[in-house]
Amino acid sequence: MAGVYLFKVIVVGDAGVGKTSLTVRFAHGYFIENYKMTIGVDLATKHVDLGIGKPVKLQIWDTGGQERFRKLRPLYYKGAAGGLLVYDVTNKDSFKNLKSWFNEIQKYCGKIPLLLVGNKIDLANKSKVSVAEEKRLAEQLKIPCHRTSAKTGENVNDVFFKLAKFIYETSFGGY
Ligand code: G3D
Ligand code: MG
Repeated sequence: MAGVYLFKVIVVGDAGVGKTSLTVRFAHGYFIENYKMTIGVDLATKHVDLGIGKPVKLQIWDTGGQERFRKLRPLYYKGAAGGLLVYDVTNKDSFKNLKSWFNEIQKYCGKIPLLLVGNKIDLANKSKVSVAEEKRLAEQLKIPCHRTSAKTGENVNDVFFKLAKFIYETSFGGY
């Protein structure tokens, strides 16, 4: 089979939870220590092999400032095939805000594959959100949950890979 599947992926959550760090870690393989927030859309792309005969190209939309600049959001959400709903395990507010991010995604995108991601697990000793709380919310929203560290790279490839698989299974009825 020729060609590739192209999936637009959005990474959503409060400012500072690590959306850019996760994107850069996955797409480029390193952790950026001093990232300056810019306003505008940065597109990172990466191919993943799901063993389905064609590569899947993930186009990851990282919009610096979308947290604060509501006007950018419709463009940001348009055509998204799936997304990561990210919070910072050391920041309780970022966890509490997940529901409103979830509602906003549903408003613009309808029901698309999402994963709930608790980032910064390298700081687990400072965690403000228990695994049980996280699971409860994930069950309520009916989405799977995972924990990552953009800093160490733990689980980062895995969540993007799982999301790609989830999108593929949802769109094309599985393998
Ligand atoms: P955002 O894109 O969601 O706004 P960033 O978040 O990726 O810009 O990250 C915000 C801050 O959190 C950055 O620190 C970044 O280095 C840090 N960070 C991101 N992911 C992790 C992680 O997994 N572990 C740890 N310990 N820190 C992380 P600064 O200091 O630049 O604000
Ligand atoms: Mg960012």
